[in-house]
Amino acid sequence: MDRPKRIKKLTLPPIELDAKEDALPQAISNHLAFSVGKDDLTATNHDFFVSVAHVARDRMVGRLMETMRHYYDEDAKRVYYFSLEFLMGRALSNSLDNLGLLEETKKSLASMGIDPEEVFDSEPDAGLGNGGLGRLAACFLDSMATLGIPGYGYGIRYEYGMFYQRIENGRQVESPDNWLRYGNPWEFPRQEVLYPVKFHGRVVEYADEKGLLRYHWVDTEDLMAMAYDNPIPGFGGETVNNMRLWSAKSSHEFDLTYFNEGNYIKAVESKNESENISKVLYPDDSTSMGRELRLKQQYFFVCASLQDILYRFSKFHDNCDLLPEKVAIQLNDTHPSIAIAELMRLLVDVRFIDWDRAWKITTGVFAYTNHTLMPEALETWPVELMERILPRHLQIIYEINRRFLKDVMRSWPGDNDLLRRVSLVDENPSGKRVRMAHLAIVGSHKVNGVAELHTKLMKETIFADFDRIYPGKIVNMTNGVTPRRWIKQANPGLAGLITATIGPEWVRDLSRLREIESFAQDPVFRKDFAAVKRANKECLARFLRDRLGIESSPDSLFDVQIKRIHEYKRQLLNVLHIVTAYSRIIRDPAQQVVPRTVVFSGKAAPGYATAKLIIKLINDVAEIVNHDHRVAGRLNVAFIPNYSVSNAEMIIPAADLSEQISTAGTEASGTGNMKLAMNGALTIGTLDGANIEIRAEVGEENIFIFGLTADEVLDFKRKGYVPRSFYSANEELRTTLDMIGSGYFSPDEPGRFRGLVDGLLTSDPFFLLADYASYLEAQKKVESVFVDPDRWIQMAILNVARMSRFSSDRTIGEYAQKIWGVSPLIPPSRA
Ligand code: 26V
Repeated sequence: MDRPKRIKKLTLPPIELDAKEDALPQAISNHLAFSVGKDDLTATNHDFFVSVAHVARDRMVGRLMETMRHYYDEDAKRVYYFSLEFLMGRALSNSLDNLGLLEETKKSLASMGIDPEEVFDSEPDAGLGNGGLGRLAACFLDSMATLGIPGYGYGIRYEYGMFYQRIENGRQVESPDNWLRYGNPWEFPRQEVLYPVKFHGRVVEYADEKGLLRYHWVDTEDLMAMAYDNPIPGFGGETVNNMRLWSAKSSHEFDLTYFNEGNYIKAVESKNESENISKVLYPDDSTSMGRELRLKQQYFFVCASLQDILYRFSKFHDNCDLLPEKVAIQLNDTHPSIAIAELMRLLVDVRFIDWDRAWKITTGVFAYTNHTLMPEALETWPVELMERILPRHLQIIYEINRRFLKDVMRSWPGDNDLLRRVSLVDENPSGKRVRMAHLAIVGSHKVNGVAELHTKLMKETIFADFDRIYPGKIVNMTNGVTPRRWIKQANPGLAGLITATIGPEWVRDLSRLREIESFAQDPVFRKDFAAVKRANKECLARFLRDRLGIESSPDSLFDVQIKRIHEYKRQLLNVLHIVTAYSRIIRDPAQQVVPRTVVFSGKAAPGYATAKLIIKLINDVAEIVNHDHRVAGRLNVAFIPNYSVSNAEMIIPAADLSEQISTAGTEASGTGNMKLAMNGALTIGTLDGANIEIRAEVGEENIFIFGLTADEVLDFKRKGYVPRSFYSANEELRTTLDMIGSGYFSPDEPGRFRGLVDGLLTSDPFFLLADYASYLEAQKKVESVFVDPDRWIQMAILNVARMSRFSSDRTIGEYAQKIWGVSPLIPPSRA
């Protein structure tokens, strides 16, 4: 795109725009008039949201430009976080708070007669992610900006994010999440930042002028990637980084061949087809189904991002050997790992760099994070599919593999089984497939797991061969979450109390939280802490009553399990406990029980039948339990529909008990476990993922651990596991399973859950029956502590005080130092 010939250096918008007292209300009304085109007579809450968002954005652009200019002037090494998912949630309150304008803005809106909460609530929740992996990416962006690390997010601007979940008749019903329907005031469309992306076609070989064999990728079908920039303000607003999301645009307004044939409609159709690539987020995080459109999405954003990165690099450098000194690319799971082949293609085919040099550059640039050990979620692509869509990349992957296997052969001569195991190509009888994790490991200089146990298991199981081949390449980076969103914004009551007690520094430096430990005995602090939790619980109870018609007492134990519905996460084990508790009350209605409100929230992948049946079971159990007068006031079950970042922000501060009950060895890390504990919920959990590290921090006397260890699970798998033996040996378990299996909770269809129960009795791959007794024991312990509020509060306070390790600032600091080789860079005017 053309730029004006002589640019007079423009002065950036001043940073402190709001010195005058009436400046903010004036700015809001100005945007209401000039950006939205409304006056206060006709403006909706959403109109006010758009106006305030513009006010916030105005105050970010100067800092964004200053940040970018500073990185540029310093020729800083940049970090690029490549992710198919960014689960950002709402941005308004977060942006205002990071800019230090939240309270002023609330006051301004109130002075205009507008309820700020209604304005914040009318922002659509940006749900461009499935769950943990996508939300981690969002927390990382916040931490990079807060620490002043030159970090960019790169991903896809899906038109439809994670589906919207309704519960009808107890079952999940999905509908599209048209989050851009009313526009997006945060983004800057960059019509001129446009890159071509090629698919299909064929590869032709030719000899260059020196007679060297070269490759051309020709006869391709092309489309364009257009950039949308989203400012990411750090806390304090010194640094504003950028998240660049790509949208697919047809490369020709209409396909000319059809157009010339006079087929106007067909021409428009083909434009639509290419724009489908960025249409929708894949909502399945449980199985890699090898869909063509998904591979196209992956290559689409990787291809555009690498062109953009090389363009930025080339403004300063013409020697690509310097790339690893200036560019670090983090691959968020294998989803963007085709980038390794693409960078090789750009270096070898386009820049004519020889293979060995190109390979050194490539492995110097990339690092890969693994987020799951579940074999069915590990991505592989049929060779046939890759050949059709990315023929040159397949060749390059074959060449990477040939050289890699040759090296392995040299070090382990004769070990053909090793070669077969580590090959980038799985020679499956049902068809060859490319193993993306193997490509990601071979093409990266560092590979990391997301919690200590997960990393250890990676090294001992799925990637044991690679740990031998590349000692030291696999490292641990325990996950974290941003305290800005997950304490300060989600739980203003707690945040206010902490600040009043130890000052405001904890928001940037979570290690300071330790200082509240000395207040764990302080009666005033304890009273205030309890009052905050109480108020949050009242708020959730009101929601349950008004939205779901469920009466729950804020005095009851708020027992919360919120996460994707997955067999390995064992929502079903939680249900077994509920049904047991229920039948105990029925059996002996006079007994004393600790009143409980069990809250579930989470989505099932649309094609995951068992997960959907578990949702139905939860709702069927809730229906019976909540209406049985014998248990009234003692046990309630609620399934909150449409789990999302915003719902999490409401539920987490109100939780007493955090259910982290996955089968040991299956949950890579968990991050909800961290959010709940730092908001004063006590964890009931297995020795899985980051639970182990949470226990180490909070102390084993302040967490309820139960169940098999990962080693014991492995032992069972080796020696044989007979779930039915647990059924036979435990009368309560028998009663519970029989009730569910025989239709007690599904009188309209008694056999509805028979299959679910039979699955437990015959195979139970996630060891629910083996852990049942110990889970119940732990729940009993929970109740014995809950009836002693002093003790409970003490434990809750210690949980909050000792969670500082789980700030994503700490995580990002470790990545920066140990993987990326970058350090903070704060703009001079605000250093
Ligand atoms: C997998 C797939 C499979 C192919 C189709 C689309 C798709 C989308 C997402 C995924 C990711 C599954 C892995 C994941 O989300 N892992 C979670 O990562 C969290 C952050 O590291 C971690 O806390 C959770 O324990 C882990 O389950």
